[in-house]
Amino acid sequence: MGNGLSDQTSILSSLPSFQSFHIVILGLDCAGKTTVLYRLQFNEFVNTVPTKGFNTEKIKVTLGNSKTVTFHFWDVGGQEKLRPLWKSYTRCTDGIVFVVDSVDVERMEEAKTELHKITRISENQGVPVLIVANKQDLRNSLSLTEIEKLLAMGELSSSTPWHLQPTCAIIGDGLKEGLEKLHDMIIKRRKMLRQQKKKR
Ligand SMILES: Nc1nc2c(ncn2[C@@H]2O[C@H](COP(=O)(O)OP(=O)(O)OP(=O)(O)O)[C@@H](O)[C@H]2O)c(=O)[nH]1
Ligand SMILES: [Mg+2]
Repeated sequence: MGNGLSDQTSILSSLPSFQSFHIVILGLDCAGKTTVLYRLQFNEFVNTVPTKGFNTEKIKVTLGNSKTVTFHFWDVGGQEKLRPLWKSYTRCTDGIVFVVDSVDVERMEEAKTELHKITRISENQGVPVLIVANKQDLRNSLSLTEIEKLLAMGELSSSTPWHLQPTCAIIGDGLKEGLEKLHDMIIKRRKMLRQQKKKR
């Protein structure tokens, strides 16, 4: 006889309709986090105000292979005074979406610092990160290569899987593609963790 509970859990997690992924959306204030959230929820542009606390929504997203996945998003305000709260939202998270404003050259260094800080927390070791290079519709937006360099993506821990996705959250361009990549990374990590458990 195997371990009944873990058998059950693995059966449940193999059924797509039961799967819900806990995703935290972080990034500096004005990066476009809430715009991303409501774009995904309503499939249209919603005018936002700066987030003072957080927004949370469970959203069903149809990915490329027409598989529907439920994401439970936590969109946390990015103002400096709110950033100490980020840590508590990433506890037990399946993935992190880190949104950057691709025209905010002056604060790219600050974004880099926050990104590296949040991924270095021990509980976030190995948690997949989708870096969203948002506002690509704007004329002065930095290229992916430039953003990758400025955020020092190469210096992220080798245990942190990441993907850099260009987006325009007001139109919705790139969001599904990004979530698809994040979903792939989460599934891959779960498989790996399951195999590691078996070996023990
Ligand atoms: N041009 C352009 N503007 C965008 C895009 N995404 C968001 N914005 C605008 O950027 C501003 C800030 O967006 P929010 O979604 O409120 O930013 P936030 O990251 O949630 O900010 P905080 O809640 O303060 O942390 C709003 O005026 C949005 O309309 C985009 O892709 N392109
Ligand atoms: Mg917001």
